[in-house]
Amino acid sequence: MVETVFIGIGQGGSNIVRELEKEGFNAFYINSSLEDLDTIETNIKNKYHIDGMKGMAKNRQYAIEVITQDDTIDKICRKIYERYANATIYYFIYTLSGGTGGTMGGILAEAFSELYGEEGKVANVVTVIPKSNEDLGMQGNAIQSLEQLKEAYNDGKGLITNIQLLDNNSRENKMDINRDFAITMSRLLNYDHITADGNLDENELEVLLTTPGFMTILEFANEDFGNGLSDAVNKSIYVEPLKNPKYDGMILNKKHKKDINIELVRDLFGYPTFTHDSVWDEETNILISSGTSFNNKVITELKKSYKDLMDKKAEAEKQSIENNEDDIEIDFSAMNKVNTRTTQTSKTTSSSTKGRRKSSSIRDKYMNLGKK
Ligand SMILES: Nc1nc2c(ncn2[C@@H]2O[C@H](COP(=O)(O)OP(=O)(O)OP(=O)(O)O)[C@@H](O)[C@H]2O)c(=O)[nH]1
Ligand SMILES: [Mg+2]
Repeated sequence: MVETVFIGIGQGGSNIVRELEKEGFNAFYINSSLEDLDTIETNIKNKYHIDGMKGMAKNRQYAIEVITQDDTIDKICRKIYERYANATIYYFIYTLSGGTGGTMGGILAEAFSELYGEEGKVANVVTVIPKSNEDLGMQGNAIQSLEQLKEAYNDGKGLITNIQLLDNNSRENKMDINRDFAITMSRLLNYDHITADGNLDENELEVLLTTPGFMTILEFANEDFGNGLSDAVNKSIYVEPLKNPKYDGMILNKKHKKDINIELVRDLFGYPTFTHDSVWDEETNILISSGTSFNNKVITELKKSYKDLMDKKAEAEKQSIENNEDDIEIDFSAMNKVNTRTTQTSKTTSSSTKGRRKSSSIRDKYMNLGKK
């Protein structure tokens, strides 16, 4: 089994890693909020709190300032390394909209890869797009975070390798995404079924998992492969993959034959250069598409919904202001007749009090309000 570590950065990322830790995997948690870290039951050595901070309140600018202070980045990477020196794949998991996760997650993955890549360590990324009904600021954060990741991916240094992009729109409850992701990852990483029938061995699994580009995993159980597959696509927690994979992986239930179903998989994933396949005793089938190019389509979609929200916001603001300006003439004379004071109630504010007491102009301002 390829040795892996799952590193959660920020709240959402840590929630996902918690599920993976429950499955028995190595876990590490990084947060700028001590309160959030405290809720996680794990070995104290698995936690890192960014000094003196109380969360980033979704503020990317602030998060960048904090993470780039002194040697914070290197210090965190060193902690991860010292805790889990023997692993090969280090998964950096975070949400794109988070101040902590969306900003620091990608930066840490990049830095870790630069510091320890020579030793054969690989930094992979798992990240999550927000629901489309989340606020403008969250959509904006997601766009910026994804562009940050894209730049790091495309800069030619090869520090960011394999990326999995999950979609919070895929489930009513985001916790279900965490759970479903952890279960399928667990089954895949625990796969050790070497058979004569097929060619997916440990080495090839590692290739699938570390190929640069986007990776998508589907898992389903169904007597009818085609129906099972289309159901799995509908229920997928991933953003729809592009159809240019370098590798596909197929781990099939014994009832299903690769040769019969490969066309269905190609319809869905496109045509890979190689397919690594195998059968196993489990009920389910696992299909993997790995090494598709950076998914710019997602950035475009996020930008569209951001713009849409901007337009709606502008419209709502305009309307509310216009309504305010609709001046309705009201005659208060009837009220004033009832309210007319017969005695002078205030005699204190006179020039003689000057210098004795601080006074505001507010009383004066409102004194004559409503009188005509
Ligand atoms: N899938 C999933 N998404 C989550 C979870 N928790 C939060 N999110 C999403 O993550 C985004 C909010 O980011 P968080 O991860 O809470 O933020 P953070 O990284 O802790 O950053 P700050 O709170 O700004 O310090 C929103 O889009 C949420 O919908 C979770 O457990 N699972
Ligand atoms: Mg948080």
